[in-house]
Amino acid sequence: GGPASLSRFRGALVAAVLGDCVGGEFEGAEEVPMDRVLQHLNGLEDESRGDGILQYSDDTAMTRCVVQSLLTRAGFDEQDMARRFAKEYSHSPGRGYGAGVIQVLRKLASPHLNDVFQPARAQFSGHGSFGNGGAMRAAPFALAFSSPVDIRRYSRLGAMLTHSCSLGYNGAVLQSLAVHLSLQGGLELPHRPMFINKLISEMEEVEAEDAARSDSRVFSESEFPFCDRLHRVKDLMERNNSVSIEEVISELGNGIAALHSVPTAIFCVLHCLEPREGLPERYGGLERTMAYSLALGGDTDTIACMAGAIAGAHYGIDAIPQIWQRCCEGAEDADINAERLHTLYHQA
Ligand code: 8NA
Ligand code: MG
Ligand code: MG
Repeated sequence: GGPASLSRFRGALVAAVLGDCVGGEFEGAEEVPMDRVLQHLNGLEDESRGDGILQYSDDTAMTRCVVQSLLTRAGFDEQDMARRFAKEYSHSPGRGYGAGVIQVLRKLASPHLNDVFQPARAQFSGHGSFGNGGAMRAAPFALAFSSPVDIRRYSRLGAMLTHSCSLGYNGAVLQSLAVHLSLQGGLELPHRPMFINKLISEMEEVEAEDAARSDSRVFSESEFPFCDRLHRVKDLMERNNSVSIEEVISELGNGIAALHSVPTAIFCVLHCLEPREGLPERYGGLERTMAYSLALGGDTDTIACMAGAIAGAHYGIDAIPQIWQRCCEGAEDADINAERLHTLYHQA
């Protein structure tokens, strides 16, 4: 489909769920041989497999809250979104939330809370969380708002409900901008060379803010940490086929910090636009992106979820094997909600 087509909306939201569900198998594993990844993915195609349905984790649980809030309020409402996060957590606390964010979610449940951003600000001695929990749920902002200014503003505020450190919420800004560009056709061949440069120039503005400059100093990062990583993505891409998984991990990371996972997810998508050695020839780009994200190990569910959203917005729904969709809890809901977001997007 063309820019912002229904197929792209569906692809983005469904592939994000898939990444979360399929990636859960390897979350936290240090080394994941590609053989094991392919075995896991092949297993999904076995109709008689006994494992039942793959459950989604915090990534999808919180994304669903973001989607429901944006849809019901027809825009961003921090009170409503915070309430939904708290309610979801109290209803299903066992979805694999980060150790820190649990405290925020408990405080957000209090009926006496006036400032919904306050619990997040109190995290980690007042520094706030730099985890990727804001970024993992950022895709819907690109499906609800069409202007980059709105996407930047609301993905940032949406992340700040749990992640008040700029190294956390700017990961959400980067992720939503990447989904936005992909949705607009930014990964189609003629525009492809500009994709990463556009993200860099957006993030140069975002990271020039005072809060970002001071957080970088506190955590001994370079002045423009996300821009830095995006330049590394660019360097790795220019090396084409000669990049090893070990180098990707050491240059970009595969961890639970937004800085060590959002640029990584973007790299996975870009790297898998072409057929790659070690990946089955029958795989299309979306399947390659999934397999490659899992083979990096570390925070696999979240990296595959974020890469899935960006890749799904490029390839569209028809690129996602139906048999994969049937194995994942929440894939059908995501598909229905994608259509609702598509309607909202084109009404506004
Ligand atoms: P979070 O806000 O609790 O952050 C995750 C972790 O990052 C914290 O528990 C800390 O260890 C560390 N951290 C974050 N900010 C700071 C800081 N300012 N100073 C020191 N340490 C800090 O949770 P989140 O919502 O950001 O979640 C991030 C990831 O962790 C998600 O992928 C989620 O699934 C979760 N998780 C990961 C694993 C895994 O093995 N990779 C396992 C379970 C849960
Ligand atoms: Mg998770
Ligand atoms: Mg995770």
